[in-house]
Amino acid sequence: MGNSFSNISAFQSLHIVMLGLDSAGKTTVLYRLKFNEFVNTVPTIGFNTEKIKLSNGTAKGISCHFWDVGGQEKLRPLWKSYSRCTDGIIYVVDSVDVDRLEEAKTELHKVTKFAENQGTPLLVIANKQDLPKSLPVADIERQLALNELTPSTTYHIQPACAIIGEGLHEGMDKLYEMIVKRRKTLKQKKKR
Ligand code: G3D
Ligand code: MG
Repeated sequence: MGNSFSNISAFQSLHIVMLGLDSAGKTTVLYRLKFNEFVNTVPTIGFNTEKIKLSNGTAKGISCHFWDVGGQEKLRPLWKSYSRCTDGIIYVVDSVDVDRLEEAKTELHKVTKFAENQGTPLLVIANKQDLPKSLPVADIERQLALNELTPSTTYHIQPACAIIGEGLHEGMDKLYEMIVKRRKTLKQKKKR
C-alpha cells in the first residue's frame, strides 16, 4: 500500500507553467529546482522550458514539465496560451517590489479568469524573502487579493528564497497536493 499520493506516480509528467512580472525570480526558481544550485539568469525573451524530476518532499520522484514564460509587458499576451489547460500554475512575486504589487495582482487575476484555467491549482511564490525589506506573506496575500480569485481556484502562498532554494520544495508539495485533489474530484465527477 502506498500513501494517498502514490497513484499519481503513474501519471505522465505534470505540466506546470510559471508566470509573474519580469524580475520576480521565475528563471531562478526553474534552475534552482533543476540543478539544486543557484544559476545566474538573464532576462527571459520568450520562454525557458525544462523537464524536472522533483527530488524532495511528498512530490519526490514526480516528473514535471515546466514552462517559464517571460514576464515583460510585451510578452504577457503569451501567458494565455502557455497557461491553457496546465496541471498547475506557479505565480512568482518579488516580495520587495511593493510598487508593482498592484500590477502583479491585475495580471494574476487576469490569468485565473481565462476559461481554460478554471480550477487550475495555483502556487504563489512570495520570492526574495531573504531581502530585509521583503513584505510578509500575509501582506502579499492581502495585496494580491487572493481571496477574491475565482471561487474554483485553489491556491497556496509560499514564502521563498529562490537563490538558496528555501521554500521551493514545500511550495511544490502543496501544489502537488492540490493537483492530486483536483484530479480525484474530476475523476469522481466523471463516474457520476
Ligand atoms: P524572472 O525570470 O522572473 O524575470 P530572474 O527573474 O530569475 O531572472 O531573477 C531576477 C533577479 O532577481 C536576478 O538578479 C536574480 O538573481 C534575483 N533573484 C531571484 N530570486 C531571488 C531571491 O530569492 N532573492 C534575491 N535576493 N534575489 C533573487 P539580477 O541581479 O541578475 O538581476
Ligand atoms: Mg526569466
